[in-house]
Amino acid sequence: MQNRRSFLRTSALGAAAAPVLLDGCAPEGPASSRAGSNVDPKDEIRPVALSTWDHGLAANDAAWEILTGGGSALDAAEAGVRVSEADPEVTSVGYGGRPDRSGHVTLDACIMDEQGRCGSVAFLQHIMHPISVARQVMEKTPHVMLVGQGALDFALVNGFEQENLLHPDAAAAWETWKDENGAAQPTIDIDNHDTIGMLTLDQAGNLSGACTTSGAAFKYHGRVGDSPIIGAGLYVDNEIGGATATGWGEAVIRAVGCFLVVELMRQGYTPQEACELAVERVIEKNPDWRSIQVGFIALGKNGDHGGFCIAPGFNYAIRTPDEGNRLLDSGSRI
Ligand code: SD4
Repeated sequence: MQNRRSFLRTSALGAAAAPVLLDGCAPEGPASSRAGSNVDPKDEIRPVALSTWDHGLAANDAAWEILTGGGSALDAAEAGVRVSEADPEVTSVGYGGRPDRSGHVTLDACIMDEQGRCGSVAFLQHIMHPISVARQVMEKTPHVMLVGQGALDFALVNGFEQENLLHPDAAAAWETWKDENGAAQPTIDIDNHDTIGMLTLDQAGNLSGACTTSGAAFKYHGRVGDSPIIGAGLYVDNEIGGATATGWGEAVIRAVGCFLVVELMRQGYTPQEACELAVERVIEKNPDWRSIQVGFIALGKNGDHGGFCIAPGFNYAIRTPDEGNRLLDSGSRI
């Protein structure tokens, strides 16, 4: 928890910026030989479940059941992140998520599949599984994104149950925040974050992804972060790979972070290199970068993966056939 608590608001204590060593990330060959589109089948790892944070381990388990049963990457990604959405101990996702400054739990989520189809909901209240609503937006409407009351109406018409998502612990945290900061405090408290983003590769070699969050704790009512924005909090291109983000969403949106990661992979960078370069871009675009945190994870078409963040404290979970379900500490810029 210590890591996650301090994830978004990192200490600037004496943290000198490391030089920007882009040379170390230069691709050695043409994109087709490195990004996964022309990978030798014997070098491929399948299936793979990759997700942010330590609660990604449980999400990976749920995804794994589907992936090893021959299920689709899309079904696996949805099932995986639903585990975090229903877990009240995960305080930045679904039930148990911290409310906004007016005491409302408002949720953002998106999903993307191997055909490039995508669905998204933002500023959605009262629905435990926004990721499944996002999937239905993708599958049942001509749209990509529904927000607020319209998203709620759509969910209710499609059989989702309206629930109170404000867990007693979250309500208590909100009371404490009000006591300590005062509701008129202009800054948004961005402590305690653990959005889940998941990328999956199925046995057929198809990629999908899902991302779901309650966003920044005690945010302004109506605030939407990067997580439901295709290209910012999640992007998947089945020819190349996928990426998802966690951290201070405003900074990720400014860099269109996950689209950038995938485009870098298209240019021939490995998933790890692409995540490192995208973090550099976030730093360039956000002068306040020392006081925020952003992390990316990426999964290539061949099962190769990577992760990187601004400051120490971010970890992610990977499940593969050979190495089981493991938690990896992300490298960081600071
Ligand atoms: C947001 N990116 O709403 C999300 C928060 C997050 O780990 O990722 N927390 O800005």
